[in-house]
Amino acid sequence: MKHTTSRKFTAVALAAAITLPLAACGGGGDGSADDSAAPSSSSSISVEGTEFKFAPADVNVKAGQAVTVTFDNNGAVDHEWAVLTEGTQIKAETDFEESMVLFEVEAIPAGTSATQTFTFDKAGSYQIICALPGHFSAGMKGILTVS
Ligand SMILES: [Cu+2]
Repeated sequence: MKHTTSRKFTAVALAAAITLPLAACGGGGDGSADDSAAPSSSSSISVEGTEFKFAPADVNVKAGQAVTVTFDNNGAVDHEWAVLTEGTQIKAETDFEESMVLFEVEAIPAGTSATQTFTFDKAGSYQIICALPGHFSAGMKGILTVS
């Protein structure tokens, strides 16, 4: 069982479609100085992937705040960090469907690192999985809490 490239393209396009409208709503003068274009709130998290776990498995972020996610693959095989849509909790890999992915740092090779930024708008509990075959069942899972 291999990942197809179309799966990845779909997920990336989805993430972009969700992110772009948010980036476009920064205007609006309110009389104050206009030179603070950067969002006042942003954060970053760092997650390590190995066989077969995430460290940390559980992470917390603030709603409506840009989050920069750095995923370090310190394992010996490809891993990824995929966040499923709010309220979706798979119990087995066979439950997984591509449409469940809200955001992911897509499969990256062993020994490398990847960084992506995303904004979670809705508070709640989001399941994190590595969607590569066999990895979820081996223990690559966690919870992202948006508050
Ligand atoms: Cu994995």
